[in-house]
Amino acid sequence: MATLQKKMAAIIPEIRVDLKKLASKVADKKISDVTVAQAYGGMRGVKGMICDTSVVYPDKGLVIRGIPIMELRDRYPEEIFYLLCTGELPDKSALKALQKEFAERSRVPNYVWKVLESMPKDSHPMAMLDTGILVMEKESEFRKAYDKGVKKTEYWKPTLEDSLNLLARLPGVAAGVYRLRFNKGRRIPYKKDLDWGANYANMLGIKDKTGTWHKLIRLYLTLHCDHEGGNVSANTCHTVGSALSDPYYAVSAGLNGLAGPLHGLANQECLNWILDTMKKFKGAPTKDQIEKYAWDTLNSGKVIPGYGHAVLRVTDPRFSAFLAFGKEHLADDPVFQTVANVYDVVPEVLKKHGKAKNPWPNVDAGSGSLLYHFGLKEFPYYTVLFSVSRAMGMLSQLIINRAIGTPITRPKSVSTEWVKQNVK
Ligand code: CMX
Repeated sequence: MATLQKKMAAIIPEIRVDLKKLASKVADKKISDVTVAQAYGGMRGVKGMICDTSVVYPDKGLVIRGIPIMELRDRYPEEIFYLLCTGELPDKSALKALQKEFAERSRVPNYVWKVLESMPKDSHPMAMLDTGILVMEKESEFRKAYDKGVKKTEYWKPTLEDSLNLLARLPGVAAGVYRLRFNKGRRIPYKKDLDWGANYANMLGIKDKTGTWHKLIRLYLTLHCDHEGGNVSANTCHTVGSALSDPYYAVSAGLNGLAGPLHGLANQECLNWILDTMKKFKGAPTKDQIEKYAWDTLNSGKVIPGYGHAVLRVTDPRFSAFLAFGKEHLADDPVFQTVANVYDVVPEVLKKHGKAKNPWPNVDAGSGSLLYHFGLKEFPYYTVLFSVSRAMGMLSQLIINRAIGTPITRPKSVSTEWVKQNVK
């Protein structure tokens, strides 16, 4: 057994005992009240589920297992997956073992390519990625084990197996989608001597003489890994998994949610918005020009992509990490400079506009400009990168949920008539 499996096997009994104790002490205590506005308003702020992998604090952003994301930004994404699952960073040998596991499991079955190659040429890359994942469902160890009658207490084991297989293959599928959809030529194979993130960077086929591109993709994968449990993709994955649909079904469902413009697709919209300003003003716009463009966007009834957040009330630390990367590696790039200038202008505009509860940038506001600089210019692809990373969060949550026996999700809905009759 490799180290992550061993570690999980060691900690799961303790987690179960701990939860049992907690439930016997506080099970009937209240953690939330729900107003009518919240029931109609996307359940914003309603505490109704548990997620132990990460927490998003309104005033400091993403904290993974107690560690702020800024402190993790130089870590390998594989380390983050281990941390999400176990609550601890791996030591050197555990990291090596996980990287070896990913390399050994990385081969993408041929039938995936046949299916993807037969999709319409103008399919969205997210539709292709999700199809690629779903078509591999037949490989699910969870489904096989369930069909054989595996005990409930063992559910987490085939879930972890599926997670390792899926994560190992995802960079290959995702890079294959890129090369196929955008006519980039032959697929590039996984290199056993490269780490998981660098493999993804390499398989995309972007030239990287200095190693900065590999660094950026590792950072990208680390920063997008998880964002607690209630966001559209995590919540969807959680709900689908709670029906004991296996991880291929659950992750593919979650990613279908990530493909929405108010969620993961925003990064594609953000760079569009930045480039539109540059087109309109024939080059990097001045701050006055950015202000005017921002007001034009708002006055035409549109949102400024990359700004605002359902939970955060400060600058997203993941945006700050990208900004710092840009300042270090591509400070003279006009697109990046525009992103930095937009950050100086847009929060004040949004404050004056007075609608958005959070006028600060989220992770999507800056990432696209960095990808663009290195030559990854196909915006519709950006959410696929986000997906490869976010799969780590979704899968770690699934493993833990199956380990602690989280039951099927089934909140109660009420009708408008019920509200009229019963809420006085
Ligand atoms: N520009 C203009 N208006 C905005 C805004 C923005 N960036 N952000 C919020 N608002 C508006 C909302 O549209 C809403 O208007 P209405 O009352 O007319 O419906 C009002 O401000 C209040 O919204 P909110 O409570 O502040 O924000 P929500 O929790 O409803 O929505 C989010 C959060 C991210 C969807 C929203 O801020 C938004 O649309 N931002 C732009 C898109 C974006 O960057 N999405 C990526 C989010 C990160 C991710 O999940 O991946």
